[in-house]
Amino acid sequence: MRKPFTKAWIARLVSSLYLLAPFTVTAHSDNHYGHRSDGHAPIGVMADHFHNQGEWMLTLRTMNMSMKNEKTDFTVPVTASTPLEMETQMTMLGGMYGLSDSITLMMNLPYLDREMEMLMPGMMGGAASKVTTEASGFGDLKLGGAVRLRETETDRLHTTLMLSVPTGSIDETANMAMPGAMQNEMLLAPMMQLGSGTYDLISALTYVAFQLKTSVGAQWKNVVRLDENDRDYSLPNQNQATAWLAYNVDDSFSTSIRGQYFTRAGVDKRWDVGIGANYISDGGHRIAAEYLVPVDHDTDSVMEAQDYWAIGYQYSW
Ligand SMILES: [Cu+2]
Repeated sequence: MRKPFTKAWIARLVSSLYLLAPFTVTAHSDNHYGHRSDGHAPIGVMADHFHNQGEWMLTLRTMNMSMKNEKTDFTVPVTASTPLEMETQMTMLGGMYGLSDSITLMMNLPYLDREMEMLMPGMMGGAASKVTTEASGFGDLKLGGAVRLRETETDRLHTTLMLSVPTGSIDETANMAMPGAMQNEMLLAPMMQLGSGTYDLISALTYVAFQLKTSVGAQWKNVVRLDENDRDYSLPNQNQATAWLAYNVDDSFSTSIRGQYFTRAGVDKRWDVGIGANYISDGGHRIAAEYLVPVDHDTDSVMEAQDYWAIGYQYSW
């Protein structure tokens, strides 16, 4: 279990970002929060907002996650192929369109690049060897929309519902042969595949409240697998609760801190914390970045998350 962020460290981060915020409340900001630098959640939060009728938005974001085997005892020779490290790079193209002030249509298409380094046991007492497996291609297409439940001058609440269509491959293989041995093409593990192979329902509820210089938000999100895939499994259902605090440094720049609780049914529970920044410019351009690390992890998998980062560009008109 890794605890890179101590409580004192987090307290220092929070105080430096937030307690320096001016307490003197001046005139009411005439900015609609959609145009505030913290008008969108930290970039790692999906489906955090909705649009007014006729508004379009395109998002290009790239997210990176690295994992490491922290459970296997490597002081004794491995007897089966054992994962060492894994890295996933996901680049996602997203589109949003305000069908009305109450309903926003949304689509998302990820492109994935996964790489895993594995340790293969030596044959007939020989030394173990490292093999790198790789899978890349389009993932599962997500289609759906957001429904506005509440919108005032200072807060908003909406729900999103998306259907994940199994466009991503679950048939990725790699050559796992020992050097000099015969080809041995093997199916990669589910975590290395590009899609879930199932139709999944993704639902979320998001609330954000805006003060003069700060905003607070929270989102609950749930992923339910609706069936079993062609290879007779389904990935675990997911639950995710996250909350963030953002501070507007000025009209175009905001910083954020965020906490996240994530579960995969029957597999793991994880707490993450992170920091982010949003920059918005005239003409509807927005650039944002976020970095998160797990602070607590309880998992049945040998692979444990190390860190995540996301960088995104959004253009709306
Ligand atoms: Cu949008």
